[in-house]
Amino acid sequence: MSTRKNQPVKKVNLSKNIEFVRGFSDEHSVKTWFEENPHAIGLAVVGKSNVGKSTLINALFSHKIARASKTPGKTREINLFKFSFEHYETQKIHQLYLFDLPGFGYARVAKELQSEWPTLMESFFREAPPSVLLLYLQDSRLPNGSTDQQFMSYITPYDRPSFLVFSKLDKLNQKERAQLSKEEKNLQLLYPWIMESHQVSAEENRGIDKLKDRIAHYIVSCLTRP
Ligand SMILES: Nc1nc2c(ncn2[C@@H]2O[C@H](COP(=O)(O)OP(=O)(O)OP(=O)(O)O)[C@@H](O)[C@H]2O)c(=O)[nH]1
Ligand SMILES: [Mg+2]
Repeated sequence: MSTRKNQPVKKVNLSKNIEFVRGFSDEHSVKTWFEENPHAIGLAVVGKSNVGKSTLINALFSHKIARASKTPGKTREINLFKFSFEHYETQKIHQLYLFDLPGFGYARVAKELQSEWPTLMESFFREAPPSVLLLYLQDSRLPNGSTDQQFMSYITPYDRPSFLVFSKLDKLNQKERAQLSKEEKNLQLLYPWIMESHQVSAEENRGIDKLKDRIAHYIVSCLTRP
């Protein structure tokens, strides 16, 4: 096992530039894109509506690219971004991808959109190669809530390399943080697809550099795979 917890955090820049490519609203376009880009490398962000996905993306890329909003359920398509990533050893520039996935579990989203969520997501999780790392966000205040339990049962068979990220850490007091750390350990034991877990606050810029460092590490391992 790695001793990453004791290693100093490098300041990693995930991207020098990132731009929106397109949205996907149906399963066929997702399938076609992955057929055309079978070796895509990058990351995908998923979690309950309003958990802070767009805010985290903006913090990771130091850029206002993903719309953060106070109205839950805003991101209803899969939004695809591309970004250039400089390998920190070879200095080679690679084009990578970021997928902002629609939030789940928001009751007031129009019915037809809710019914599209499973097919859209299923095609994504089926088609995306393991070199697309999943960042799965849970709200620090409600770890392992019932909607998240459902999602974890749903995602388990896909066995996707994932980081579990607890968002909005700034909302917790010390006692709640200790409780969260316990829950975090339990979840890591229960779900083998959780490679790492992180506690972050985009609001206070806590845990963000470490998360960036670990994402870059995963990306580099994909780039150097034969
Ligand atoms: N206190 C605090 N608030 C946050 C943090 N991250 C996000 N928020 C707030 O949470 C709300 C939702 O954030 P978004 O980033 O839009 O959430 P989302 O998961 O993208 O939402 P959908 O796209 O609707 O699924 C916004 O009001 C953010 O300002 C954080 O680290 N701390
Ligand atoms: Mg969003």
